[in-house]
Amino acid sequence: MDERFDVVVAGAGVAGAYVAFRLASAGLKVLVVDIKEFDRVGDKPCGDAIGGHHLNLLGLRDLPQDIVEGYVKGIDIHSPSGKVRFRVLGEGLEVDRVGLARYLLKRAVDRGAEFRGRTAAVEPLIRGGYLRGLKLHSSSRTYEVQSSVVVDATGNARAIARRLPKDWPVSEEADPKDFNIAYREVRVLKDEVEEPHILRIYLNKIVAPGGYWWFFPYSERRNYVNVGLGVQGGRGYPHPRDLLHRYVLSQQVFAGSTVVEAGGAPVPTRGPLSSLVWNGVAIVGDAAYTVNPVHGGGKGSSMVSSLCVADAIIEALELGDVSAGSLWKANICYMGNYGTKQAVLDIFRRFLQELSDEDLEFGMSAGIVKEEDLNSLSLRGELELSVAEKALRLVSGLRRPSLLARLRRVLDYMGRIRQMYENYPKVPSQLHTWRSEVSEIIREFEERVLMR
Ligand code: FDA
Ligand code: GRG
Repeated sequence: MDERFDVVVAGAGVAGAYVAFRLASAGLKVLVVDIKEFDRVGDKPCGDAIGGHHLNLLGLRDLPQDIVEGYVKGIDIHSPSGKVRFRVLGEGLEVDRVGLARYLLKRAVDRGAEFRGRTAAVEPLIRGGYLRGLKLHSSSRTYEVQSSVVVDATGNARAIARRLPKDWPVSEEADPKDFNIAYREVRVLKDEVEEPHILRIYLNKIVAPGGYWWFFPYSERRNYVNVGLGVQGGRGYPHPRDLLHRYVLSQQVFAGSTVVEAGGAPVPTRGPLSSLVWNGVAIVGDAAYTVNPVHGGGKGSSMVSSLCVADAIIEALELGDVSAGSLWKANICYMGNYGTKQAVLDIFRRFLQELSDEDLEFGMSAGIVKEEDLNSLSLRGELELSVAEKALRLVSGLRRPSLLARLRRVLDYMGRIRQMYENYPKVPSQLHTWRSEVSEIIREFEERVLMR
């Protein structure tokens, strides 16, 4: 006989483990499956950085000491020439990514969720316009489970979402150019790292076209650093591993270092899915494109989507209605807490990726963008006012008026996108028109600012 659950969660990375924990805490009957076994969930290449503000919002302030690799007090951003350095102060952690997912999953299981490792979600079961369960595969056995709601938390695989009908907005595929392909190594250096509480990001289009390279120390593990590099996808750029080895690991600081871990994966650096939910289904984390488009961090925001989705599912099940309309609160919550910022930053990301190293150097050295702007940009995606004012003040007599004029237009489009997301549809029936309007603004932005 088929098994039945309130919710089946496919994927137990941070997004899946966290949503399972929230749902199980509310007393729901939850099944979580992952192709990995319990001890290896969360084992995906990562820079391991997470902002303290996310941990506060998610109720994860007091993570066990043994999953903290480092305490972060700020991030240095280096200009292409290396001559300008912005220090953006902010609290965060370097986490043991496997330890974090395992910790969240254990909390879910302690609250009654069932976990099945080495189990793949292979097919959605759709009946009457609703997702009603999943076909699972484990040890050469394929079987079905029924549920009121299915959550796809399978990261880039989007194992369920991409098999849903094309007219369900959750099935939307991303453009390869909207990904960064990122690769990192964890290395033990011969010498101690200076300022181990400061993460470092380096901008340079030759070294990391359409991305950046990073050097993230683990302050709690002497001499350990997470060093990696991301390049924009879909553009035929060299593999980030080759670039990292050629330009970064050849530097003196890495001489005699040893490799502890190595690996890479795509990072979806774009705006969020236009809807995280549809009839009987919700998508969270990378599968819902919840990553910050500018810096590529996605752990915190993936769990923000899980928080919003869990609350909406709990309420929908209480009402006995798992339609898109009933689950819609997940969208209102996510767009309000993070999605709007993401969509606004996605406009800025597209502009940044078009800039030359000379433009970036100029922007950072001439004070068009300053440290304090980056602080407000990172927290709310609101570069508009501060930069617009300064750009206007500086515009006459500067060496690059065309760059400033473009920046003003970028800020205008960021503002227009913000307005659209602040008026995100209240009900599913309004989504189609809203999406068309958003697409039209982006199309216009590409034509008028990116000159495509
Ligand atoms: P994630 O991919 O972690 O989990 C998906 C889970 O689904 C996996 O456990 C997988 O096994 C499982 N799965 C897949 N298919 C399945 C199927 N068919 N059936 C069952 N299970 C299935 N973020 C950040 O915040 N700070 C950082 O420093 C970095 N740095 C960074 C560096 C690099 C190199 C990369 C590639 C990425 C980052 N990120 C990051 C991004 C961050 O890693 C990412 O946003 C989160 O891990 C997303 O978590 P999810 O749980 O959504 O997906
Ligand atoms: C090269 C695009 C690319 C991807 C590499 C290394 C990496 C992936 C991501 C690291 C991202 C990073 C610097 C995270 C720092 C932690 C953090 C969340 C900083 C605070 O910045 P906010 O406030 O963060 O902008 P949120 O998550 O709220 O957007």
